[in-house]
Amino acid sequence: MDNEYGADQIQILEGLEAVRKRPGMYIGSTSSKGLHHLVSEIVDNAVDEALAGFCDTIDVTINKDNSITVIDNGRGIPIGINHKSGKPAVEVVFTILHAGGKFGGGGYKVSGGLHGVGASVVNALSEWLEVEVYTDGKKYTQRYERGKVMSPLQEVGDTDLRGTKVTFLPDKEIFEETVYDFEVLKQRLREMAFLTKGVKIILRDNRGEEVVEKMFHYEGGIKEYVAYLNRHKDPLYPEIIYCEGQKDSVYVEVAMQHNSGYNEGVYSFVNNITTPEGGTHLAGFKNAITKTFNDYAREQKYLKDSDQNLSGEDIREGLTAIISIKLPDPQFEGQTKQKLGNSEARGAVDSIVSEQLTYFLEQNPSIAKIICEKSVLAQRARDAARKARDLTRRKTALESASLPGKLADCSEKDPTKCEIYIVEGDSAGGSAKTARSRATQAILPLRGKILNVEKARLDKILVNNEIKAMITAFGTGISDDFDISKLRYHKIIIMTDADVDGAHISTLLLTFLYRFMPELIKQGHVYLAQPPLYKVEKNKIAQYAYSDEELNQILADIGRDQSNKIQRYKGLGEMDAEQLWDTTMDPEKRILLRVTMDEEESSEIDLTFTTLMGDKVEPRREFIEANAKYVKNLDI
Ligand code: 28G
Repeated sequence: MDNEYGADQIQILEGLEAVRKRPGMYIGSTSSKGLHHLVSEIVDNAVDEALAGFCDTIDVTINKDNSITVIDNGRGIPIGINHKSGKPAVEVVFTILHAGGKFGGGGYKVSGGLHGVGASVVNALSEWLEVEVYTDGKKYTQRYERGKVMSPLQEVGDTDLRGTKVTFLPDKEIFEETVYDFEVLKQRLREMAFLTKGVKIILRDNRGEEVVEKMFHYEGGIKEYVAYLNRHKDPLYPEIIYCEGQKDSVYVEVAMQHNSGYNEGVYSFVNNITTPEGGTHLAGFKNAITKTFNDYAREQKYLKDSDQNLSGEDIREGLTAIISIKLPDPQFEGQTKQKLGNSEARGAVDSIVSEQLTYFLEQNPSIAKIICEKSVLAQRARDAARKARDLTRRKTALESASLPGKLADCSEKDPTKCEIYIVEGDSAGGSAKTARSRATQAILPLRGKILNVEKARLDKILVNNEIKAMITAFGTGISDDFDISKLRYHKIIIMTDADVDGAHISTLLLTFLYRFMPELIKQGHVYLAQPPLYKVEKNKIAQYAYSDEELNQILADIGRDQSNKIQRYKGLGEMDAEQLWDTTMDPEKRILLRVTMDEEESSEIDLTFTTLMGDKVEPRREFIEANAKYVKNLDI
């Protein structure tokens, strides 16, 4: 074998060929999500350099051709020859799989699970990639195509800069989608900036007529993250409680603040990667705050000797918190490999939070009082709710399946074949009952606006008639009692008027489902029906339009003339049963929007509901104006 194509080279090609053959194994998917993940991989490396203390600015540009350029002002990827391979280190970084961990002993390798597999994966999945290194007054460059080296590393001139620049074009042979979404990158880079205090991250979009630019720079790091998450809520005290420390080579940072609401917003990260399923670090945090607040509340007599302990949920009512830890060798467990398993993380978070929170409460008795009093109220409400729930449980046990009176159930018993329409208003409910296919379609009419669960505690929520009707009809129970195997209908279809009120009711219903039965949404059981906006009639033949564009298309097709009758539907009630069936309920013809959620973006979804359903009027108006599309296409 000749020198040009030695054993080394073959191994490299096999490595990167494996990435191209099974990209999903390395970046999760080849959908839009995987496409955006490429940017995270490259930016992660720049963030590592910032964490090492050598870089303070990261610049990300979306170029006109949807290639991405990332520039950092770190030390520059080393250009010296790597002894093992005889190649420049930078070439090794881009061509050898798993050469991502650039920190030897002592530092942190910021990678884990699917993430952080590194520059070589991005290179393998790019039509082309160019790297420039600025170091010691010189500029070096190398180009790759689909992971293959196109030319040796070249010195190409002088420079005063220091750092690394990477430009890559995602491969159209690999990705289903190759157009970058500014909003998605903005979200991810903002999160990275919060998690890496002090680093400045700039995002620029060069594709439009005007350049759009966003900068993220948070000296306060996760403290500012908590303030940001609570920005449309009503904080109970101005301070953000903050704990920081290191134990057993686990570096721990925690920031938290309560708001006047009832929901818990606790988000955890390991090496800058979100852990939606939590794990040992989250368990350590929960244990620490439960123990510390109970000890304090007893000592200060917020709890009498005869009182029960506050539960963790009571203390976390209205709590917004970020737990961010860094450790050398993260182990991820569970089905989706998103749950931290390292046991040393539990102890580290527990002891650091317990110690520093105890001190904080002693130093800030007025804040401690506010939190203890809120927790005691939460405890009482929870007791009342438990009694209300026990009552409904006993009822169902006695009367077996006592379904709500307003429900027109279907005859089929196999849940996979059954659907339930949740319909706004009794009159539309009546038409739907006439129209439906009795075997598989059940109808539950709801009267008027349902309770806003963002503004009520559990005890109030559980006595609400519309909510009780939904809970019994679905069969699953809620929150901790939730059991998806008891679900009575595999399609839950929300059907409301195609106007602002209808959109509001849909949002109220989705808020309820998101807070109390999120699994239904995660597993894809929740849908929105799409009633038409117009009926066009010509020579007794009716056509329906679901948008203004569609209406114009139909009118263009049939020709505009006097004999056309155009009817604008304001509500479901204006359709008779037959029309409702034809346009909205017939499984052969109807359009259903499936409601989805991305767990990695749960802090943003929480914001959506807080903003739409919370108390503050101004942010809601701004949000609706900025997200007019949301009402049309509730693709959350
Ligand atoms: C612009 C886009 C993404 C990076 C660095 C800096 C160093 C480095 C990167 O080293 C190779 C292997 C183990 C040490 C480290 C420079 C030490 C000294 C670096 C980036 C060398 C990786 N001088 N900046 N990698 N290690 N920025 N930005 O990728 O032994 S990657």
